[in-house]
Amino acid sequence: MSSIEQPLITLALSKGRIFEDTVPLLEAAGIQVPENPESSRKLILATSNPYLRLLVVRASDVPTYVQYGAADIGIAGKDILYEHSKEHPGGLYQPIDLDIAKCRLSVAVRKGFDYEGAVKKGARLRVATKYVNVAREHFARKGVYVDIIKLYGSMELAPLVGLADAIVDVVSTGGTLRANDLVEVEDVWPVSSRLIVNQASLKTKGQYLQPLIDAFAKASQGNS
Ligand code: PRT
Ligand code: MG
Repeated sequence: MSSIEQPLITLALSKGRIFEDTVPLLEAAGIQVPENPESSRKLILATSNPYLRLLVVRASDVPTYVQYGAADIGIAGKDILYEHSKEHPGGLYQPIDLDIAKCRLSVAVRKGFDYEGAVKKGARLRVATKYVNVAREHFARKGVYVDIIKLYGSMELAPLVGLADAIVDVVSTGGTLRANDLVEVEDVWPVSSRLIVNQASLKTKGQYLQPLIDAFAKASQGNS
C-alpha cells in the first residue's frame, strides 16, 4: 500500500449556465454531482469522486481562486479570462476550450441611435461595460474615440437612461437586448468557456489532474 494518499482536487466554477453545462462533462467522466448550487446554498459541493470537490464562486472570481491555488482547476468564460489576464498576467494554464456556455461579445446601442453615422463623423462615444479591456482594444482597432464607463452588471440599462451611447456585453439569444430596445451593431468575439489550471497544482498533483483534464477534453469534443 502506498503511504502517499491521493490529494484532494478542487474545481472552481460559477452556478448557472457554466455549472449546468459542466455537469454533463463530469458525468461523461463518470463523476456525479448530487447537489445543485441553485437549491442547496452550499458553496463547497461534494461529488461522487471522494477526491474531487467543487467550489461555487462568482464567474469573475473563478480565475482568482485558481491563480492563487485555492482551487486547482476552474471553468470560466473567455470574456472573464481575458479581462483577468490583463489585470493579472501569467499563472494560469488554459489547456482546453470546453465549448460550453457559448455566447458572443457584442456592441449594442439603443434602437434608432445612428452608430455608423457617429463612427463616420468621428464622434466620441461613451461606452458602458464590464469588459473595459475588450472594449478599449476593440474601439482602438477601429480608430473610434471612446470614454469607457465601468459597470458591474445590467449594462443594458446604460443607453436607456443616457449613461452611455453604447455597451459592450455578452449576448446569447439576444432576448435581453430586444426586451430593452437595444440592437447589436457589431460582433466583437465569439465566447465559450475554458478549463483553467493552476500551474503549481499541475506540477504537484499532475498525476491526478492529468486524467481529469484528459476526461474533460474527451467529453467536450462533442460540443464543438
Ligand atoms: O451573474 P454574475 O454577475 O454573477 O456574473 P456573470 O454574469 O459574469 O456570470 P454568469 O454566470 O451569468 O455567466 C458566466 C459566463 O457564461 C459568462 O462569463 C459568459 O462567458 C457565459 N455566458 C453565456 C453568458 C451568457 N451566455 C449570457 N447570456 N454570460 C452572460 N449572459 C447574459 C447576457 O449578458 C444577458 O444580460 O445573460 C443575459 C441574457 O442573455 P440573452 O442574450 O440570452 O438574453
Ligand atoms: Mg449573469
